[in-house]
Amino acid sequence: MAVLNLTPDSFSDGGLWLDPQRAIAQAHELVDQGADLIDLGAESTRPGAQPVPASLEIERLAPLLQALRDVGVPLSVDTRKPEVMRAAIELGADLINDVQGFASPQAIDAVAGSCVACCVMHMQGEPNTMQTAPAYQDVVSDVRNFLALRVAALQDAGVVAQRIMIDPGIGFGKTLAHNLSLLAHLDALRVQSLPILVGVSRKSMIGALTGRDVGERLPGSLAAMLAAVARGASFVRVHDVAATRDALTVWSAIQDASAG
Ligand code: HH2
Repeated sequence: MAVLNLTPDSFSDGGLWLDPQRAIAQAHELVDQGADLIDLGAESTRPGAQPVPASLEIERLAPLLQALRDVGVPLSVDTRKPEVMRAAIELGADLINDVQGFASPQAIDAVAGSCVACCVMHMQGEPNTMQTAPAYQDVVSDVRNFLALRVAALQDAGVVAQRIMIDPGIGFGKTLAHNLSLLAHLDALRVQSLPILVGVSRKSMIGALTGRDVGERLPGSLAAMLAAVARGASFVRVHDVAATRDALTVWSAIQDASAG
């Protein structure tokens, strides 16, 4: 899953793709590099980010959703707002990626009557305060319990399991120790047999471990990505598609050789 943020303030690609024509060209470039899915975001959820109105999110997303219908891969929309979900579905989005895990009944209503896929992510708190004092009794079981409840709520509303994936939400209301525990015990997070998506690309946990700035976190991001895949992640949300593709190709070849 390639990240394409149509925002001025995302933590790593903020401002790069605000112009729709540049963003459309970048989407094609990401597909050429081997992306299987593009995740369009129109509101930053980085720690400290300020919310933007739904109308602005829709204004940023609409030209991309319209222009990329034939890009050749499914389009995901990263949003927490039911109004934006409805508009995105109307405009042909294939997946809704909600960093709040469809926590509001309106969010569930927005997706239930459609056939879009749903990514249910865990976040503790709100982006503008979530890194102040994250706390859990047991981070792995707390996150799993949240995800299981949200999945059950979606299923109760008629969203079948085949449409759902789950995500522990690395960096969303979590300390470095929390993030490491979640990645180390990824398989224990599994709910039913739903696929797990992980996003670690360029995140602050990579900076905390390596001392690197955002632009220099690719090697660390690849290491974390492969560790997640080795522990059961089926989808990885990344900024650097070509490098991720190479890393996965080499890793998979070794896996296949060990299996055969
Ligand atoms: N991470 C970010 C945003 N959306 N969605 C899912 N499912 N999983 C993630 O880990 C995830 C996500 C944060 O990264 P980014 O989009 O690059 O930054 P920003 O929120 O500043 O736009």
